[in-house]
Amino acid sequence: MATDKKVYQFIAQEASLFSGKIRPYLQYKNIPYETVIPSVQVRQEIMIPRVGWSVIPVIITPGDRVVQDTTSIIEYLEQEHPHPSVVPPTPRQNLVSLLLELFADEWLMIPAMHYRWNKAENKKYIDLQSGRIIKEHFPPLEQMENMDDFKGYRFFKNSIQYMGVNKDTTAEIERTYQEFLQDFQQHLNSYPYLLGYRPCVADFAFCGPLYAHLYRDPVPGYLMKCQAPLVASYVERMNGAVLSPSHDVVDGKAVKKSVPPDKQGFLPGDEIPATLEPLLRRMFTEQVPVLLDTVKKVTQYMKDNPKVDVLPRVIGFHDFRLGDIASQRGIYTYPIWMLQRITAYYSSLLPGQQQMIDRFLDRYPGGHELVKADLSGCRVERMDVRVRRVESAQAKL
Ligand SMILES: N[C@@H](CCC(=O)N[C@@H](CS)C(=O)NCC(=O)O)C(=O)O
Repeated sequence: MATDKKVYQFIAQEASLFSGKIRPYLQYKNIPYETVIPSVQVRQEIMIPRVGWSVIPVIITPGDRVVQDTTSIIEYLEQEHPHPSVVPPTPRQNLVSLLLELFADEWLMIPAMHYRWNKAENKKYIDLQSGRIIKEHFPPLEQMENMDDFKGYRFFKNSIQYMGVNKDTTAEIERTYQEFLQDFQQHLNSYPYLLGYRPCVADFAFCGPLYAHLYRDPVPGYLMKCQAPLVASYVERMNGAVLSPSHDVVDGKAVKKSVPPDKQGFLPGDEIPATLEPLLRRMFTEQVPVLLDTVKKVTQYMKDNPKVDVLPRVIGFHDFRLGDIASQRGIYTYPIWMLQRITAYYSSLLPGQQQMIDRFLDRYPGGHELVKADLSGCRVERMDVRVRRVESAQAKL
């Protein structure tokens, strides 16, 4: 698989949530890449031996280095291709980008998975996506047949119960997702991206669930386009569509419109747009209590199981609430790794910057607790989709 072209290989699939985070990033950064479909052979001969897990997306660099995990991929590529940076240079905006990346990756995944796997009308379309890959040599109409026994399919379908998707919660998941769509649409009425006029890491993270599942899949795709067309347009724009007049005509020639200076870049003054408040409030109300309880539970688990090095992906169940509904969901260990990046970022700031962040977080329940969470008892480092124990002294993120 080593390649002598200066082109990255992107092992990914259109239907894959996390592939949807990296594809628009590669396009925005103008990074040359070719897509490699994770065929049975690619999984067996490249992914398992080189990544250690059958997971997408994966990047293979022109120098034949394998990078897996979307957060790590963006971090790696930002170093290799720093301009234009998608990491806001100012503390409040960078913190919001980190927070909303975690919200998109680990929380918007809930409606994304619910709508994909619980709506019978999606079935043929979804079956065809996987059928094309595992039944490569069959005629197209046969590729979508008898897919119920496909192992990868069962894995994803079964995983929704761990995400708290069950008969008690589905109506509330749909209600809060539709509220989210309205909130985000209101934001997009004022700004093209989350932090103004330039995409940050969280914009790409939003494209994971919003493009791969909630835009492409038939049932939620119809919903998004009908109820929140600005969100659908955002997803299209992020994936390269040009939707508004882009050129003026000068002397008979189409000339790209110039962008006024106040419509470029992240908002000045480290400003967080007021229209993001409902999205952040949703994260702090719904997801943050789960994250804070995860810290407690994983800390206890690591204390009780000192010999366990690689943590299970789910270590049990805990209570969670969505609106008025109380239910249970799996205690995932991976988000601890993402949360570590947030607490480490907060700790790295100067006291004055921390105070500014504190003042900003005053309005959000659990805001201070989250950025100051004590993760000393649950230090982890990432290996494939799982995380491994790290003693605090050697902790590196
Ligand atoms: N946190 C990982 C998640 C990647 C992931 O869950 N990918 C899905 C497809 S969208 C997958 O291949 N999952 C296989 C698995 O979870 O075992 C990332 O950011 O890359």
